[in-house]
Amino acid sequence: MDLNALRTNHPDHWSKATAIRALTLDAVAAANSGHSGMPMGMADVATVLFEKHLKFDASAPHWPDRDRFILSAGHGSMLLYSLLHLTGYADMTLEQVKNFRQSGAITAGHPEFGHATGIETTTGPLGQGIANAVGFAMAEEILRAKFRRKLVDHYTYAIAGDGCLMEGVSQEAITLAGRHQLGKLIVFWDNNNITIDGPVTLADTTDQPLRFKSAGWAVIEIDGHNPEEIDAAITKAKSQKKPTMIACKTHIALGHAAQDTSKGHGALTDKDQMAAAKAAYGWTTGPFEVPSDVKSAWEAIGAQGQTARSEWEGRLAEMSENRQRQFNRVMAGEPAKRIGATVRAFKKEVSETLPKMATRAASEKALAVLNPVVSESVGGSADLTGSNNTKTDDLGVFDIDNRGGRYVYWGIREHGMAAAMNGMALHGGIRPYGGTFMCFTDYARPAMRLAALMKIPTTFVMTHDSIGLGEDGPTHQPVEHLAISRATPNTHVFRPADAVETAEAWEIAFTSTSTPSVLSLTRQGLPTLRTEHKMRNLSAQGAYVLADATEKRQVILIATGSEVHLALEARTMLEADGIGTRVVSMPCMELFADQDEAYRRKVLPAGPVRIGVEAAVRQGWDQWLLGERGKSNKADFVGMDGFGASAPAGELFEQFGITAANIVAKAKALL
Ligand SMILES: Cc1ncc(C[n+]2csc(CCOP(=O)(O)OP(=O)(O)O)c2C)c(N)n1
Repeated sequence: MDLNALRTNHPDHWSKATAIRALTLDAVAAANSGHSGMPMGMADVATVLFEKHLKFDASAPHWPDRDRFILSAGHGSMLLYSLLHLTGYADMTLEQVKNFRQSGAITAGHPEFGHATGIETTTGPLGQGIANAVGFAMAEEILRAKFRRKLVDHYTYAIAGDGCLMEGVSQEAITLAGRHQLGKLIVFWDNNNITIDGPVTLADTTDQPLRFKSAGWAVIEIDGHNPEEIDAAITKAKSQKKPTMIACKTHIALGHAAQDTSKGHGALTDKDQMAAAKAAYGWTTGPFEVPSDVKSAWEAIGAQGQTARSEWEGRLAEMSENRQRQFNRVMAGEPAKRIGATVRAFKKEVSETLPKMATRAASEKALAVLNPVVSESVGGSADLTGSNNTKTDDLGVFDIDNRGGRYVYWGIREHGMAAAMNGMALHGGIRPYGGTFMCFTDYARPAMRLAALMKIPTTFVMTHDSIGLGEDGPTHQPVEHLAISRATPNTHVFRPADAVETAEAWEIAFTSTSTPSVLSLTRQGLPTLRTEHKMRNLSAQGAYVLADATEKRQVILIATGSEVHLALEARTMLEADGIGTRVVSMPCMELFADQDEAYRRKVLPAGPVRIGVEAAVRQGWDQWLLGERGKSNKADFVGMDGFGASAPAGELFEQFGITAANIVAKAKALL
């Protein structure tokens, strides 16, 4: 690579791009860890993007109509931090850059949403960012259809590396974007042929341009160090009706001794080699020092969007007050006002009519009344619409000729769906929910985890939640998935027992601002257990006394979902034998754990025998059986201790001993 030619042909560009490279080298060296090579290789692309194309205003990082920039190759975090610092984001001070990867700094190892402004999503797990980007672009389409071009008209740009493109989720994302002709999505591929173990060709020889073209993308191939080619490619990409992949041939760790090698991927900290690279760049200032003219040039770029932003604010102000309120509310993620009243009316009707139905069907009924009220909801399913019961009549289907459609046929792409839903939530203005079978939380899990980490209220509708699904057998019968979901911090896992609890779960999910929800719903019909209407959302306390002991309280049965009615049957049997028995319904363990000690003690007092009942593994239950004043010689569990089997559901509950009779026997054995 002839650095001199690059320098002399485009001196202004060169100094700006070099500022990124130099800050990256210095920050990684100071931290003695991180990834130098990717930012050094993609500095030219990023510089041209920010200077010539990206619509943003560093002084208003949350401006809703900004273009979104997503660093899918999150290990190259110093690329993003350098850009944010150089363009003048107030929180990204030089101190923060100097404290890269240190405790308390907003410059975490990988970009973390919520730490610094300008970080649109948390990336690092490769492939997530590009899949998020598809959701961002879909959100833009939906909101443009709803609020019109005057308010919503922006692009989504993402930088993806070889690693992102090798991850399976990228295939789900790419084919989805192609199918929907997301013309305002532009992905730069950092085509440097290097990963950690060596050249990409060690493990992959995919023709990436052909791959993207076959998925319906436009592809432009350029030299990723030539600013004119980069500029022309972005200009062309912006006019495409299809999403565009710009294949940028780059050199990892450009200008360093480790250039074009896998060594260049990681932390380049050798002092002499750093000095040599900086000398080759013609960069003469000390560590973390950006010449003032270069910094000013970058700050001017950071301010370029101010006019567009204030014009946009003018357009918003011209809208009717109602329109402005609606736009501002959904963009701020504020829950719709009428959710509570709608859920209460729904619960009242259920408690009066006492339907027997599966909680997945109850969920559909709740959505049918909630979706018209929650105008920002966007539903969908990974090819299980009829099974997940996620579609309601009013939504319309999102498509090329119906961008305002609020239902997405995600196809068989659980992971891509979950990641794109996260992108929608992060974009703002949309409250996404999507369904698949509970056992396929495994397929969606990396994105579910990131929703929790990012504190965004994505809702995962997971039906067919136990052996109760019956004949499809153990491949489809989740046993460990509740435990896995519950093990994830900042996640509400709901397993409602009837239609009332299902509606209560939806109320919590649709009003959540910083916690994702998992709704674990049955395939099989269940009786209505909440026969007395209560205005209050009892599920919001996580667990509550559904039926108390009439005799002296000797047993507490704690159950969730489809096993709560078994616990009630067992209670009837025990009480008939003079054994006072309380039934606690526990639709959400996390919310119960959040309650104060006094309430928890009221629900789970010391003394009685405790039996947990759930058609799943015991893991996670001992907190309520042994903890919370429980005792090991007075606690047992009725559930699964292995995989299920293929048979009618009723037979399976007998076969695995999840029956009222077994609950009674276990309780009596401990008395
Ligand atoms: C899902 C996931 N698997 C593995 C890693 C660890 N990892 C970080 S970067 C990287 C190599 C990525 O190669 P590439 O995208 O080409 O980046 P470059 O070498 O160009 O910086 C790997 C395996 C990760 N961050 N995420």
